[in-house]
Amino acid sequence: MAKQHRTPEEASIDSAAQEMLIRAEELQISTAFSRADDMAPCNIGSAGMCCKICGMGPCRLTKEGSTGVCGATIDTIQARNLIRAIAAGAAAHSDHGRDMAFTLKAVANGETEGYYIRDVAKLRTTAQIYDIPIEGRSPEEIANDLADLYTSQFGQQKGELALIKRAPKKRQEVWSATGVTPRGVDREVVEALHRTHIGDDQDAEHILVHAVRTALGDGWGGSLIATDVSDILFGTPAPVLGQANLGVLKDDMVNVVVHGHEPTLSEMIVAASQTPEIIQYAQAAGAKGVNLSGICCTANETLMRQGIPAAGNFLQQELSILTGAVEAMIVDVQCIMQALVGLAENFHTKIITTSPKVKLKGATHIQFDEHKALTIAKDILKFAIDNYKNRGETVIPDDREDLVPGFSHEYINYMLGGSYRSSFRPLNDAIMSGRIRGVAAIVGCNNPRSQHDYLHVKVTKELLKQDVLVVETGCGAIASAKQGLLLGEAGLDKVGPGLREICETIGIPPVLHMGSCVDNTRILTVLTQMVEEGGLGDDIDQIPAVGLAPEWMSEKALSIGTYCMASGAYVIFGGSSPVGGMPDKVSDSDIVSNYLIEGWEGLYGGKMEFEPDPDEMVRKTLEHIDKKRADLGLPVYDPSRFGKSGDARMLQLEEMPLEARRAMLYGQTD
Ligand code: NFS
Repeated sequence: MAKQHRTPEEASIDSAAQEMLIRAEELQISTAFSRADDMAPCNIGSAGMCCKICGMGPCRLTKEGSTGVCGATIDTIQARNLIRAIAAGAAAHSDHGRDMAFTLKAVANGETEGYYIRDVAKLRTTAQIYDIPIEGRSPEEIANDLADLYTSQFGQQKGELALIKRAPKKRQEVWSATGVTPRGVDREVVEALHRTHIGDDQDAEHILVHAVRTALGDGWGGSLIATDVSDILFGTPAPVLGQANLGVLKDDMVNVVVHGHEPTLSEMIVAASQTPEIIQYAQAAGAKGVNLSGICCTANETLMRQGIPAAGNFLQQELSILTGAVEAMIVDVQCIMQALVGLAENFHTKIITTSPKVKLKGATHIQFDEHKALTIAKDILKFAIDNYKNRGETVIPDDREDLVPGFSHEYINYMLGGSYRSSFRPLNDAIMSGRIRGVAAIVGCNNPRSQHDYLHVKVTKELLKQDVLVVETGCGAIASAKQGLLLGEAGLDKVGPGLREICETIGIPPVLHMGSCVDNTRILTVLTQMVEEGGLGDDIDQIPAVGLAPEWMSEKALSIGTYCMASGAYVIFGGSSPVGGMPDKVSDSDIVSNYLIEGWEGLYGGKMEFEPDPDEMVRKTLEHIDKKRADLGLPVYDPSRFGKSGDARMLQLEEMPLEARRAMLYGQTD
């Protein structure tokens, strides 16, 4: 018998999602929401207490003092499970970075179709970091050398990753002293798998040292390469106007949804969709044109650079198809639900896989190849357009919010000081004065185990009220976008007085969208630049900043959390803990959880915690920020001191009688 399903309101806070969930129930089509209701998670596996690494098991350690058949204890098993998840997450991000480096090499050698180097300035700045000569050389020559250097980082066997030098000096010393400086991206992932094979590393703390090294190879390796090369090839993001939510789909156009992660494909689909050939082809099919939109991090990539609308975040991939208005969903890698094909069979939607790494049974596979990128992108779009005639009834929710994404670290630097004085000084000063209490990075996935978007939005709104500047990436950023928090004035009535002054003065939204999940590296760069600017200590762990992933679900999120922790941040995950154990039944089952907090804080100054209660997430964030402020000797946060300048002050002055206005401005009456 089917289990009781949550009501649409219980399942999501997003009215567009609710509307589609009602439609799914009516059509009796399952979604991740209903499947999550139907299947309770295994409480042993979810707490990290099951070992299925060899054929003697799986062993479930649910009794006090029990071990696996090989003698493995609960802490060893939890650490092994965690490092394997981190290795998978690091591998996914890094393989994305590797493909970007390959594309850069091919572009530099004139082997591709449709790509060119759009951000020569970033290419030159990046090359200089590694002493690659730039003077008198063409962009292609520089790009060729940078691509070779970046490609070599994956297979490097010894020494240190070249990108490590982009971290604060003191942080590099911490990594060196604790033995976690990554040697090569692939080497760390392979060693993580080796160490967790039956009969290898059995000391939980020792396993976790390597978990940190593997994750650092992602954050300061593979992901950073992905961000750098994407910017060089497709442009470093700067603010653009975009829209988010299912209402961006259009009734009178061919709707093509790009979903996945790597911008190589989606950027070319964008370019192809704007060619006269494709526009005419769509018009000949009876549509006004091709309407592109994105899901997941592909959405973030094309939104940040081109202003292409986001149809939604992770949990909306199925819901977009339920509108009946999508001619094709083009996917590449990561976060693609296998259920899409079966779901699409209820409609006319074609699911098109494009990566040699990812196939879905029943989907159409049109393999992407950057050497013929534009031709393939056009073929894919024509295939979608040909499907327009098969469209049946459509139900497109009338929900879409405007937003301004595009806050790369380069742009933040520029916006704070202009072209001639670009600097992080104003941001550091605002934190030091207490106008901004601290910074929170709210990132990561959706998880159907919790109410869709609720935790992201709740935590974001609470922290904004407390004058915490929020930066976001990934599906969390799309959640805030849909609630109007990524649009200047629209969000400002919801923020504390000091932060409001800063947003008004600089002209920014209170929540800065910094990109996709690989772009969490932009946050590392911002934190490093804040350290280098001075006044907030000499390492990242001294900055009043916290990272949160309230609705995490992917292994990539665990890798991100771990590299942020090892970079000095306090990281709070919502939802359930993969190492939570059952301390009331098995007393040793919280050794690893505690170690991620106390052990790691002792070594790296950062810590990683799992906290399901959003109020507690906010309380712990503020407590940490205030502690870091006190450690730096900064004034105690006091919101009553601010809010009397900028627009708020002008409005107040306008309403005042002349006398009072003089008194406020000059502190005197006559
Ligand atoms: Ni990040 Fe991006 Fe979204 Fe989670 Fe998936 S899209 S890489 S993993 S679900 S935030």
